[in-house]
Amino acid sequence: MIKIRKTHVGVLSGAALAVSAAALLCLPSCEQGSSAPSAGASPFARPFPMPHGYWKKTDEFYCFASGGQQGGIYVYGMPSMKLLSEIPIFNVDPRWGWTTANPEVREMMTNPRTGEVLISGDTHHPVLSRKDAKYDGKWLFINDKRNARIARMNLATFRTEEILWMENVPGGMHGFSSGPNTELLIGNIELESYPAKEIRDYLGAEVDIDLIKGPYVSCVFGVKVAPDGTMKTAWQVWGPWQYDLARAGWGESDGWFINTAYNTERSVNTVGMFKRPEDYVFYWNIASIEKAVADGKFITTEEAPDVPVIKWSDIELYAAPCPLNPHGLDIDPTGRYALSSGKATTLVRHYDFRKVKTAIEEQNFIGEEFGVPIIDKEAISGDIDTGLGPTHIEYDNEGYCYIGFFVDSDVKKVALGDPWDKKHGHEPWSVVDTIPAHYSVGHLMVPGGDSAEPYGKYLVIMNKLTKDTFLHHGPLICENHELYDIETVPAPLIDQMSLPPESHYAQGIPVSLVTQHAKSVYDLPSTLPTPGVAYDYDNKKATVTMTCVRSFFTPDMFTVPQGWDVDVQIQNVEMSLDMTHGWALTGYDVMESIDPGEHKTLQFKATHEGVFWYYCLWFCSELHMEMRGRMIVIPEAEWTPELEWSALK
Ligand code: CUK
Ligand code: CUA
Ligand code: CA
Repeated sequence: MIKIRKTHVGVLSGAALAVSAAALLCLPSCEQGSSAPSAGASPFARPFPMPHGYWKKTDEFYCFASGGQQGGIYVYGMPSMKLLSEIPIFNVDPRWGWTTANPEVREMMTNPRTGEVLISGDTHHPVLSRKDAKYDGKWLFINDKRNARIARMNLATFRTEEILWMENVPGGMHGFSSGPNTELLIGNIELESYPAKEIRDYLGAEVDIDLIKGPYVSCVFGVKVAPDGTMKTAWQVWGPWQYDLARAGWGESDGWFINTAYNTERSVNTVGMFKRPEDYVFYWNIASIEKAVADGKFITTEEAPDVPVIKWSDIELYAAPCPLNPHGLDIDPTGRYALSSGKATTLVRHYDFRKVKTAIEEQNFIGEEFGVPIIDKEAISGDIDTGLGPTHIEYDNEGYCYIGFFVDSDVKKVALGDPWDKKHGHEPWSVVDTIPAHYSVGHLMVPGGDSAEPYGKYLVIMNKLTKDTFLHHGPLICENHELYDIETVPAPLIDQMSLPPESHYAQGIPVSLVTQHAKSVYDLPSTLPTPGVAYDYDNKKATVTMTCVRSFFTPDMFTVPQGWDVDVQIQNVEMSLDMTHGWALTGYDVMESIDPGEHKTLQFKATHEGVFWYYCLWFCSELHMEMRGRMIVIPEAEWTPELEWSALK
């Protein structure tokens, strides 16, 4: 690849775009010689006709983007920016076989505190599992901001396996991060709460909680992840503040986690949250939390008898000033620098963890609040003043960070300090490129950008506003994920991708790290179930054991007395790639999807009488329409055992 290195800051020049674009034409498939397909006149045109498997061969990364109010994950390939899948998590979605008729899904969606089934959520920060602070491609975790939940997806199947409901808090979970080895996940609560009396009493009068007027309190928590992925809350540290974003350290900052608070004012309204010119970044020593647990310095609550609740004043915690209402908080690949943005300012503050450690050792504090020492900012940090509304930060493998500006609608590429200056050769913390975005930048993503080993090459800018970029589609407008080539300066725009609302953060991982674990079909059970219907007169329940294969449901008819519970246990016996069947029941709110080899249970009540067809949802064969069967619901008064399926079949 031809590299263009220009140090000037500015918008794309036409000539630079043409040259770097020409370089980009050398996609892998065109490198194979003269028989390669030719591209059109546009610098980023695709070959035509498309060779078979073109996208599969040319995509280098998977991108997992949070869906926000979509409640799950969007999956696309990079650099094609082709949408591949959605992973349903908190929102019901029959397209992906994710409905509350399935008892496994319903259980994950059931609030253990209230027994209520919640069918919506708000996903923000996807976290890939990692080993030695590098992605391992096993699992993907994400938080639900609304309900303080963490979900774990298995990347072998791209399906959710577990949802953990955080104890003792109603919701408002925001910052979420993995330690370098995904044995410990760290999260924190953004929206302060009025916790159970045990916790209020434990924190004491010092934090001054009031149900109506506030202030309230909040917590950070650790979640242990077992080798099989199972999650369990390890501890919570409650204290006077709320916290926005969080990062568990690695490398030089291993053993610590860092988070931001924008409402150190402890206000309950917007204006009040804006009173101080500086809020805090907090440094938490994880070993001190584990020691507090070991020393028995905690309480538990009736709701969560096995979750240690620790007081902020019983652990090692430090505050460092951060410009007005910080948002973005991200750690560089060495783990040494943490950058945070004063979102209501022009300032991004870079904290040097080496200096933070020294300042703590030397007790270089300028005061304290709620007993928490405040580190002298002059000793540990410096400011980058380069644009309005700095929001999020991401890193590459060459010693640069990328800072997104919501108000300026651009991204600044900034050279990091020692030791990266020896690699990039620029003045530390100087701007080396300004990348225009469309419009109002939220998160940014460089593949591997939140790990010790960024893969670099591409930058995805996730814009919060799209305005006039795509065709009109009503007042609610799609998102715009913009793909840039960051191997050249200025960074050319490669593609723009429309995506339904609303991504926050994303993770990019090399294709091979995911495909090494990939499952194309589920494993069939060693003995296949025998189709049939069992009637349980004591519990008024009919259990239908069903198989499906192109183009039959077996049985293709069953009877049930009205008012009974129905359990349809359905086994897709296909072992062919892409042979998913559906099970849609007319007249009832039951609609499911069963992948090849998959076994699903569907539960509902046969509430109304008559003949109800069930049919396959996916166009699976030329006899797809014929792939259907009947559920016949008979009023209980008219029911006799002669009407059982086995007598009629
Ligand atoms: S947040 Cu949405 S753009 Cu939840 Cu990471 Cu900043
Ligand atoms: Cu099975 Cu259509
Ligand atoms: Ca504030």
